[in-house]
Amino acid sequence: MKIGFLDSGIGGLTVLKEALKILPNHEYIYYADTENVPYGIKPKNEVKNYIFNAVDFIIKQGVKAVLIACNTATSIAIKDLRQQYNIPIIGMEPAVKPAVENCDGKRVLVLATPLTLKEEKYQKLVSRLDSKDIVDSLPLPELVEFAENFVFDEEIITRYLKDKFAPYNLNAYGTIVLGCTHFPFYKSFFREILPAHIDIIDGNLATVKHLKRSIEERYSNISTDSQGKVNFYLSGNKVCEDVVLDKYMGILKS
Ligand code: DGN
Repeated sequence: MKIGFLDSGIGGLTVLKEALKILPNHEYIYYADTENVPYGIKPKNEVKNYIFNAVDFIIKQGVKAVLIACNTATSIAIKDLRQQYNIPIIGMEPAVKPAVENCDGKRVLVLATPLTLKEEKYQKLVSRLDSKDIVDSLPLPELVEFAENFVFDEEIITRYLKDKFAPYNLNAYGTIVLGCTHFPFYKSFFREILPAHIDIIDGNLATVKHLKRSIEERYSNISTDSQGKVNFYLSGNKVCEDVVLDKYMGILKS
């Protein structure tokens, strides 16, 4: 079965990596909207347009489900996408629920793009779950740019993160939520500078499990003969998967 993935750029690869483990026998169309990245700091209507164009393209490739592997795109377009298309459309959302449930009396810090944090979807999620008023949020838009430009220099990233966390008393926090699919690329950097007691979580695996349940519920006959082939598109142009994919998947493995 063909499954589509969309992100503004390469962030969704951190989700695709989980899909290739749990749903290895499918064919993937990965669409990185690199002409329009980053989504997270642009006006909502402009971004919505990009998303619809991209999803249209993906669906024309014959996919049976689409995973919007981008928290920003999900928060502004998922409802409309589900109304428009009659196949499972799965979205991301910052993993606030598990963070709040396992917080052990400590605070939770959600890291995402400015657009995700500003959107009604996120605001509603937090007001529904955060009855003890323990959730804070911090936008890290530059981290998306770093990932897109393949900046993994320890000194640059560590300095950036330390500056961002400087105003926070990190001992008060028990969980950091990576609420943008670009951020897991930097998990080892976060681990290095954050106190050891802080859990660093993301919603990638849970979202892929949701994708699996959705296709199982929707289709009685699922063909599983594709062995994880990934067709990689940069804003509609097919590129050799090795060029981008291997480079970034290598970072996730290390
Ligand atoms: N990877 C996207 C997300 O999860 O929100 C954000 C990328 C962007 O366009 N800023």
